[in-house]
Amino acid sequence: MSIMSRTLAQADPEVSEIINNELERQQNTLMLIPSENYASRATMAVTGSVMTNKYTEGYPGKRYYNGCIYYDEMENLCIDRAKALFRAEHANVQPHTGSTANMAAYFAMLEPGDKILAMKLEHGGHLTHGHSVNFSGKLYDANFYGLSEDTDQLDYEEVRRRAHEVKPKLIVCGASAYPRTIDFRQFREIADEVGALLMADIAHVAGLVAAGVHPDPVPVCDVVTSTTHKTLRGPRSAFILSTKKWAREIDRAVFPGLQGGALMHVVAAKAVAFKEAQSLFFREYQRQIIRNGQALASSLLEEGFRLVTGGTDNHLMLVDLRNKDISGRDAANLMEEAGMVVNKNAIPGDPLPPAETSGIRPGTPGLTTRGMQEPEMQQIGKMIARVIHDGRSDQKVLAEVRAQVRELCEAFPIYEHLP
Ligand code: DSN
Repeated sequence: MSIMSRTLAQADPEVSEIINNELERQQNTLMLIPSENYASRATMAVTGSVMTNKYTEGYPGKRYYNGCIYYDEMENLCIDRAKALFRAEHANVQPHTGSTANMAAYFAMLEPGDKILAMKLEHGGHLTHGHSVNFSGKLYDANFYGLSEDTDQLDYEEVRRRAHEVKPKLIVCGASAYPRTIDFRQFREIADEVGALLMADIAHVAGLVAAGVHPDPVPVCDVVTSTTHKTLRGPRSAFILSTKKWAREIDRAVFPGLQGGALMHVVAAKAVAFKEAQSLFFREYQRQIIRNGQALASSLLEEGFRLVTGGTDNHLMLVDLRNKDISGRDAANLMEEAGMVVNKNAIPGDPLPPAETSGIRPGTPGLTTRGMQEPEMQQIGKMIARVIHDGRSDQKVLAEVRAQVRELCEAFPIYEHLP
């Protein structure tokens, strides 16, 4: 049999086995990481399609390689869908990842050494929003705003005060671990007062924005960046939206400024995801993510957990574990033993280092994709409580919760079409 026609199991049993094990892990655990999700069968099929075979450096109609007729068609389709979904003037769908999307946005709008003002990583921002260990903190003069000490929420007067003090060229809004709504219009007002550009990184809330259940940054920002695999539930990748004014600079920053050939199989999968996100089902899915977030939050509160800001408006919550005498790292490890996968996360003012932390960041996009609703969220809140309260000292508790996880996973299966 030709090497080209063997199945994966025939061609590479070792890789095949690892993938099968991962499928089983995904099927049999509860995934509570708010930045992860399950891509659809169609999205995954396209990611593994013949579109992986071609170099397409450049843009539709202006390629450096021949043979791009269907790649031009595909990229134009993807761009049109992104623009329609987010009602944007311009879309670049080539960025490989959220970090490269942010890098390209900065390359388009800034010169090295320019001042940016963004949310502190420790308060929910992102590495690429100016952290000192990241290119964004090394290339640019990064300044930060934080959350109010009283409410742990964004204090727009404090952002305003910092903006007037710093006079940044660019204000970055958007977060990786913020459980409340972000008011992009207030950021625009502040940016206008100090003559700054405004960029929103909506990687986390992109699905909510697309469905109209979170305020929309597009009408008020110069540039909006996002990943495609979180609430948006597409392939692992990213894109950039901008006003017409920034279109040329953004495109030049992505290629040739930063990337070579686009990953066209992933661009095609992004096109599929943007179409899926236009459906009424997707809107209802996003509404359910929020209802599930509120149900999980109230269940955790009933069990005596403290939530940063007291609750959630979106797809995630930050649990402050200091009253439970366990670190975020230990809690996440314990939960994994019981079949619930969550990530440790710093809370505002965290006394513990980032590898340990005092919090966890549960989210509901993945559970909601499986079809779970409020009753299951109530149950999962109780299961989390049992594990954190009693699982440390009692292996039997972990085994019992593991059995409950298994039952839930069987009742709400994922990827049934896969062997
Ligand atoms: N790693 C992402 C998250 O979990 O939020 C951010 O890049």
